[in-house]
Amino acid sequence: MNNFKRGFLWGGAVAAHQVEGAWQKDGKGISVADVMTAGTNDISREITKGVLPNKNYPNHDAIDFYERYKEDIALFAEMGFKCFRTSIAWSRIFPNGDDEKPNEAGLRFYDDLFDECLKYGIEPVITLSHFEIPWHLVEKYNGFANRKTIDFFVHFAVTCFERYKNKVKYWMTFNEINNQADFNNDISMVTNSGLLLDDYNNNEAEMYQSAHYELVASALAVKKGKKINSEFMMGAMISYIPVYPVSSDPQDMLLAQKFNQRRLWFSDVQVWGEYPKETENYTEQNNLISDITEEDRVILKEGTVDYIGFSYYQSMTVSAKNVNIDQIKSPMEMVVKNPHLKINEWGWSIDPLGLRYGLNELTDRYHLPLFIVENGLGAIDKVENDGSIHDLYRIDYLRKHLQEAKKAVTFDGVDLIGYTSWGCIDLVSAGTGQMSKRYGFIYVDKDDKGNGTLERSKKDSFYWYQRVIQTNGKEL
Ligand code: P53
Repeated sequence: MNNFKRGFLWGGAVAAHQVEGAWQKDGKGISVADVMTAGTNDISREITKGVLPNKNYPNHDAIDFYERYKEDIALFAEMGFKCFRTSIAWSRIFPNGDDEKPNEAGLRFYDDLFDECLKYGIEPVITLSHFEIPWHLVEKYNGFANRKTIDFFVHFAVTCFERYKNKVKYWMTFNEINNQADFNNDISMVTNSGLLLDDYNNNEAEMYQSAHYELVASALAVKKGKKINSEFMMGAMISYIPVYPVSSDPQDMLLAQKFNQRRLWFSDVQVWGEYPKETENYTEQNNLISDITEEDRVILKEGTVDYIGFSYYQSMTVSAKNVNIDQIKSPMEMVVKNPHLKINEWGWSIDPLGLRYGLNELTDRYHLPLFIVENGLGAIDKVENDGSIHDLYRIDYLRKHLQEAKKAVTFDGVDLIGYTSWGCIDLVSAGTGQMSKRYGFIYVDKDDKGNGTLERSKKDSFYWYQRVIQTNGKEL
């Protein structure tokens, strides 16, 4: 039986703002993550206009990875990680985003971090923009609603490529670039594009226009990166959510297809170098991308990606009942509960088979290598009196997903190059700002109010994953 290939990139994933803390250390500027308060599952995070007194901003200190990364990477190495996915906090390198010269102390931090990984043979897998756009770019330029932000991003990207060209091979430009497909969600709009919803009255058009500029920025970065080092592997990164019709009613089928088109056009552009027909038509009819030049189109063609990185947590199910397929207002209006699936404590459906389905769909659509760069279960963990943590539910979730990934490799011929589980060490949740929504193999002693020793300890899943890597996925 065919198995995960030799050299398979086993590892874990985090993002700078969710772990580093040290939000003002060594010249770092404020990013969007620094103006988001802590929420819960029911109370959404507040996006404040700048950093205000008396608010709880969980990303300011996070888990102090900035000071403790050596200890943490030693633990990753103990699990046998072959790779580690993190991001470069844009505002460590360019504190305001529009600075001409980079901040040397910020660049040095990532030099040291990557060296520490390489010391153990751990390959860094790097996202350039993971929900961390400098706040100054939001305030002064309206983020990616402004064409100028393309140049700021490309300047940042090229600075990183030049500096780390001998340390980093795997890159991704924007994290979950399609997360903003739900353009009424203020968190994804500010984290993806640096857009504040209250500044606009046509969210959909703002989203499409900003996403277009991001796609141009991404393509330019890919093109320039390849010139700096032709060995670079440049990836797209999308939030992959299979969309199922709630029934076999052709109305539901068509709607699921439409929903899928509205989520995948971002990576379509990154892979094909051009807009798919449906998006071209839809945006023209509704005047959603008013500024797109012939030069943009050439750039998109010249900067196509080498692989697809994606996150997978859940599937979604849609119903055409009460929906006019040709006049969808918000993509979320058609989402319904799937009667066949259980949900986690945050309402996310648990669907391991959806991962196999997705690996097939993305392979059919893009004919490119795939990299699962996020997958995991957010759950509340209980620390026993002796300090142990029996997170069997997490092992169960990851095992079932990896079993399906293995089937996709073995029976469907999918070209899968790696797997990094999300939040390999507990971190600040992006959606809710909570610490208690934990994903890690490694527990971090800190609660939602910010109290705790920050001490690290191994959960049961730590030993399970160690064995998975040791056997290259034979034992799951
Ligand atoms: P949290 C929404 C839907 C799917 C993935 O999410 C998402 C989000 C944003 O919340 O984000 C990715 O922390 C993202 C990570 C994030 C992770 O999923 O809300 O790339 O930064 O932490 C999990 O539980």
